[in-house]
Amino acid sequence: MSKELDLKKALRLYFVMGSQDIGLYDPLTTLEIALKAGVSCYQWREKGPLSLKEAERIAFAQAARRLCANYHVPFFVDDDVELALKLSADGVHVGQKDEGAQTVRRRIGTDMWLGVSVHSLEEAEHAHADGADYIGVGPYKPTQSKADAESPVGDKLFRELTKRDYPLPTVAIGGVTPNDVSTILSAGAAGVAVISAISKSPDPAKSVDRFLSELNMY
Ligand code: TZP
Ligand code: MG
Repeated sequence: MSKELDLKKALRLYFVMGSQDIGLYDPLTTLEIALKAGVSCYQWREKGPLSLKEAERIAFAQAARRLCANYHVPFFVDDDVELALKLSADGVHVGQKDEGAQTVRRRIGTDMWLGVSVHSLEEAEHAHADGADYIGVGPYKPTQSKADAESPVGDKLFRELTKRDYPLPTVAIGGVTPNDVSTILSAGAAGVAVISAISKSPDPAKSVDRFLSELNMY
């Protein structure tokens, strides 16, 4: 299978979580439940005042990386190119305020995937020109999981990107629940990226199931 087809498949149910996104279980337990239940991709995103630091941070990343390898699920690192390279991550994800996508692409080469967060058409075009493999578009709806989130973009930007034949796969992020999946996919997205609807669910496996049944209708 081509690298592009692999990526599109991986982006369908993209689970994002750091140790700070705590629900009922400890985060590595939640990650394993989510992997077992069938998330197609994972991004380790250690952010904010409650995030782990130094040795604990590295240990968490290594454990998460190992779990993903065990379940053959692509492992992405948010905003830490050096650690992504050290862990042989499958990809790196950067936001608009992080290291520039063009620089990151140079550092990681072409064997690793690069995702970029965007919330406008202009940023989407820049991300493509800078060598991104996919874009995360959001926030889709209001979110509690990102302190500096921009205003919600809804599905309008997806429809605009589809109309313009935007060449990269897109995922919606921010406040996404299973009920949003059909609107998001109809607007042209390849998948949905989720923090709290899985990590803070009282039953993360059931939550993954609900996402997968919605996704499987497409
Ligand atoms: N980028 C845009 S919104 C967001 C990120 C990382 C947070 C998404 O978290 P949730 O809990 O799925 O709304
Ligand atoms: Mg960032």
